[in-house]
Amino acid sequence: MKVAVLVTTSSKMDPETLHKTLNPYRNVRAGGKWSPAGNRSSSSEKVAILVTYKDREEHLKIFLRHMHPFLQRQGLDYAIYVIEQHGEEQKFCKGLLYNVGFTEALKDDPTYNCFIFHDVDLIPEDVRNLYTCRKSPFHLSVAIDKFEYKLPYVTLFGGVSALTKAHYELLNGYSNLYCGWGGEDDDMTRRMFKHKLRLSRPDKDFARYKMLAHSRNRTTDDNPARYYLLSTGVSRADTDGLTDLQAANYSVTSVTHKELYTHILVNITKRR
Ligand code: NGS
Repeated sequence: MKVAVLVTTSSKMDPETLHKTLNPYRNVRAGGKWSPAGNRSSSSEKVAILVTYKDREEHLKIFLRHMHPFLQRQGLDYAIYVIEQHGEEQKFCKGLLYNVGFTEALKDDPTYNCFIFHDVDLIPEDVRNLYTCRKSPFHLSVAIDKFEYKLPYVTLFGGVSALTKAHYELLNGYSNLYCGWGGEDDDMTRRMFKHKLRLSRPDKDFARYKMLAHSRNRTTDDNPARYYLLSTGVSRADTDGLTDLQAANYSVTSVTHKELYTHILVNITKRR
């Protein structure tokens, strides 16, 4: 089929104005912040989306392009923070980065009361999957195409998840000790169970995601220490996380308010 799209515009509207009017990113404020006109947010929450990454520029572009229109359709008052790791630690320290993102976002705006922890390679498919917090920790990435849209195991909290500010503080954030692939999210689940918090999820029919393709080298990226860390994690939960972040091996290199996100560049040095 050959389709002709006919667009009529008011004679007063030049092509540049038309482009701006149709551009879904036009009202995003510096640092990737947006709220509905007239402050008519669909929820009373102020949501900070925390995205941690390292060497994934191509995924970040796709993610940002998708997420702004998605979150705006949900009518949320939100901002996107991208926490990027550099420095001599070659492995990705996701838990530490989330703690830094949480702390820096609150320095930027102390009124956030809901935090979404988001892998950069997961793209939500259905706008009914609301990016808000619930009474209990909320795991949003229930059905991922890579897992044939089935939850791999019932205690999984990784991928995309939501915690209120109060819960994140109660749980002492993530552990700072996991560097390399795996385990930091399972450690978080154990923290939740320790505090008798129930893990909740949206309906799998719409909590669906596409995972962007990448070539992860499991053998070099995996954290071989993760099973030991997990087996001892609960006893450390009150001392390893937000409470000892000051002493952790990182520094914030820069915080930049870019057009579509706030970029927090974090230098992580190797533990001696
Ligand atoms: C588990 C990992 C989790 C991870 C989950 C899904 O095995 O950290 O797989 O990973 N736990 C351990 O390694 C202890 S995924 O395939 O989506 O990258 O989140």
